[in-house]
Order: sequence, then C-alpha cells, then structure tokens
Amino acid sequence: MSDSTPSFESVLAAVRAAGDAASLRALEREQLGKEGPIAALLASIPTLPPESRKEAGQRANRMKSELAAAVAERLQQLEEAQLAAERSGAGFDATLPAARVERGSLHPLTQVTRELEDLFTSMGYTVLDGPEVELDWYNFEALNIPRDHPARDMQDTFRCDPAGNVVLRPHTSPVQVRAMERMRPPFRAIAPGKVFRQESTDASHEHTFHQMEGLVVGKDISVGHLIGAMKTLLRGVFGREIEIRLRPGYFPFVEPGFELDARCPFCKSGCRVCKQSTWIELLPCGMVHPNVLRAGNIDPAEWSGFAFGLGLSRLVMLRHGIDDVRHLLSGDVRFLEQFR
Ligand code: FA5
Repeated sequence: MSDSTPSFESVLAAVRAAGDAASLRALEREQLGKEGPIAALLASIPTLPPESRKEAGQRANRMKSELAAAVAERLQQLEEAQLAAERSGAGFDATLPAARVERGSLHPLTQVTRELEDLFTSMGYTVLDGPEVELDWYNFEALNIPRDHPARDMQDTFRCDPAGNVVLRPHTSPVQVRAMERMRPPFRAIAPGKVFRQESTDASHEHTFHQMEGLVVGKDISVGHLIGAMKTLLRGVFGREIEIRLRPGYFPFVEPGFELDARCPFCKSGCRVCKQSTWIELLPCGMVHPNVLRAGNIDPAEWSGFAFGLGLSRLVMLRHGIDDVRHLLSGDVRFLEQFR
C-alpha cells in the first residue's frame, strides 16, 4: 500500500465500526475487490526483487484473509443486532400465525390411478407404461385391425405423419401387445395412461382423457375370471356395489366383447352426461382375440386371456359427481382445490 492509502489497521478498524451491512459491503468491495489495494499488492509481487517476493506474497495473503474474516464477523454482528432490534421493537408479535404456505395436492385422476395401481398390484398385476405416440402396428395391425378395416374409424385417431404410420394413441390397448412382447405367460398387467381422440367434445367426451388397460393371460382363463376382475375393480373404487349392466360390444381385439356400463349418478331419467340413456359407458372388455395373442408371439392353443379398457376419466367423474369431463384437464385451480 502507498503512503496515500489508509493503513491496514485503519481499514480493519473501519470494518469493525461499520454501521450497517450496505456500507460494510461497499468497504469490502473497495478493499478486497479486483481494483482494491490488496489486489494491487499481489499484482506487484512479480516486479519485486526475487528475495523479497515470498515475504511480500505471504503478507498480502495474510492481510486478505484477516480482512475477509473481519468483514464476516462484523456482518454477523450487524445481522444479530438487527434481529434483536426487530424482536424487541414495537409491532413484533411472536403469537401471530406464520405466513400461509400454499399447498398443492394430487389431481383426482392421479389419486384414482394410484388407488387402482395399489389394488391391482395386491392381486399380482404388474403396472406398465406405454408410449403416447404410437406405431400403427401396435395401435391397429397387432390388435387385429388391418389397413382398410372399417374398425380403424371407430376411434378418431390423430395421425402424426402423412403415411399414418405414427399416431397419437386413441386408447391404451396397444400396451397389450407391448406387454405380450415383454412378458411370458402366465401374467397380469395394467397400463394406465393418457389417450387422444380427434372428436368434438361434450360433457362426457374430451379430446385428451385417461384410460387404464388391463390384460390377463394364462391357462383356461374364462369370461368368469373377467367378470370377477371387473367386480373387484368397481368395488375397490366405489367401496360398494354400484349398479352396472353388461351387454355385447364389438372390438376387433376381443371375442367375445362386452360393454360394461354404470348407472348414471346424475339423473333418474336421462341427462346430458349420459346422453339421456341413464347409463354411462365405462369399462369395455372381452376375451383376447387369438390373432392378438399370435401378434404377441403367444400360442392361442395353449393360452387364453381377457382384457379391459377402463375409462379412467369417466370413473373419476362418477366417483366425485363431476358432471363435465372437461373440468378434469382444464387446469382450473378452483376445481382442483376441491380434491385436497
Ligand atoms: C376402447 O378404447 C377399447 N380400447 C377398450 C377395450 C380394451 C375393449 C380392451 C376391449 C378390451 P372405447 O372407445 O369404448 O374402447 O373407450 C373405452 C372407454 O373410454 C369408454 O368406455 C369411456 O369410458 C372412455 N371414453 C371413450 N371416449 C372418451 C372420451 N372422448 N372422453 C372421455 N372418456 C372416453
């Protein structure tokens, strides 16, 4: 340091006497910053005679760490003093409630999905995931829906490429084939997930909604096993018997196929949710078609199975009395707050 700059001792004294954090920080910048005297001292070392460089270097570094320690110590003193002043000053009330922290919660779809995953894993099912952007093979061909088959129009599918080889999956059924590729029978699996359809929306139809696929493959699996599993599922979700009906349904990947409908909880004689029918389509299902087993490299002469495609979004509607499926993915916090 030159004679015109304050002595190191006076700088230390100024740090120890700093009246507030801002002036302390300013002093720190001035003394310890890139343009400060200690930086200048360190930079000048190479110009000194070799025999005095070591000592000069040690001295500069000692000053640097002593000053930094003094700044840290004074800062802590100032903070403690400020806290003490706030606590003892007028207006401080230790009995006031703390500021409220906003808590989030699980989406009702997530809640039901997790409950179903618990229920099914307790019965030996594996939980699987599948891609939302799917190949034509898994979505159609392997599900016994060849090109030009009219059933391709059953679900209005979003196509991702002009050739139609890649689609946004309109149902979770392609996971059936992926499951058969991965697992050898006997096995049981469920696959909850998001699906997409190019259709006009109304109280019971969304373009993006959730389904849960189920697939069981084993020896001598029958319709009796299928109905038993469906009843267990509904009892698990609703905690009681709900009024259902089973009727024939057509899906190319099952034979025979069924539609399981639940009684509409919103009306007695028909409303916009059930489309005046008093029933809500909830759980199509059936015995896995032999062609689908073959596509999954499973011999239908040896193995049989059942599959179901639960409308998860509709199930959440029924469970919570939500009269419009479009609320579910609206992102409206006022709606979501009801499911804390
Ligand atoms: C299917 O998607 C078949 N993959 C189900 C299946 C799987 C059948 C395995 C047999 C074996 P469907 O298109 O009916 O089927 O849809 C299944 C369920 O999804 C319906 O019962 C309904 O609860 C729900 N769903 C269908 N479309 C919509 C929509 N636009 N919005 C909300 N939920 C819907």
